[in-house]
Amino acid sequence: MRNSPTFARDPNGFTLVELLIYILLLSVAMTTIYSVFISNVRAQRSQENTMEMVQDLRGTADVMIREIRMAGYDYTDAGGMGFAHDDGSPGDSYDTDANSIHFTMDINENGDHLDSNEDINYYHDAATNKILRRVGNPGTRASNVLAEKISALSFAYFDAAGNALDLDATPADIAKIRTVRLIISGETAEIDPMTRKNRTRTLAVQIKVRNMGLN
Ligand SMILES: [Ca+2]
Ligand SMILES: [Ca+2]
Ligand SMILES: [Ca+2]
Repeated sequence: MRNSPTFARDPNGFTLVELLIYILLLSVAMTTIYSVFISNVRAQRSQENTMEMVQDLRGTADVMIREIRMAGYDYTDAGGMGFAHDDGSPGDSYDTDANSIHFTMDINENGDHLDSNEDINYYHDAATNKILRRVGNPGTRASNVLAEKISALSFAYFDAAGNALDLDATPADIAKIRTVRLIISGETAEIDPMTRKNRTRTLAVQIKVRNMGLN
C-alpha cells in the first residue's frame, strides 16, 4: 500500500480542511478586530475635531462678548456712544440687527469714539462662513477675519424689561438695548468620519450691556 503523506492524518496535526477552517475563523476574527479598531480611531478623530471646534467657538464668542459688553462706555459723559446703525457704508452689514452688530465706546476715556477699537462691527459673511470684525471709523476702517467655519451668527436685542426689540422695524429702539443675545454656530473643519458630515455646535450667550442708558 502506497503511502500518501500529504493527506495522511497525523493525530497531533491538522487535516487540510481543519487548516482551512482555522484560517477562515482567523480571518473573520482579524476582520472584526480591524473594524473595531478603525471605528475607534474614527470616533476618537471625530471627538477631537468636535472639541477643537468647540474651543474655537468659545474663543470667538469670548472676544465678541468682551467687546459687546463695553458698548456705550462713556466715562466722560460725552454722549454719542452705544449701538449704531449703518453710518454710510452700504448694505445690511454695518447696522445693528439680526445679522450684524455695530457699536461704539470710548475705551481711552478722551471723550470720543475715534481711537483704536472704539468703533466695532461684527458681521457674518454667509457666502464664506466667516465672521468679519471691522474696526475704525468710516474712511479708515480695517476688516479682519475673526473666525472661520461659522455656519451661523445671529443677534437678538432686549430692553430693560426684557422685551425683544425689532430694530429693522423700529430703528430708534436701538437706544433701548440693555441685553444682547449672541447665537453662534460653528462646524468642524473636517467632514466627520462617522456621519460623513461636518459636525456643528451652537453657543447662545446673553450679554448685559451695563454702559447703556447711564446718561
Ligand atoms: Ca444687518
Ligand atoms: Ca438691517
Ligand atoms: Ca476715545
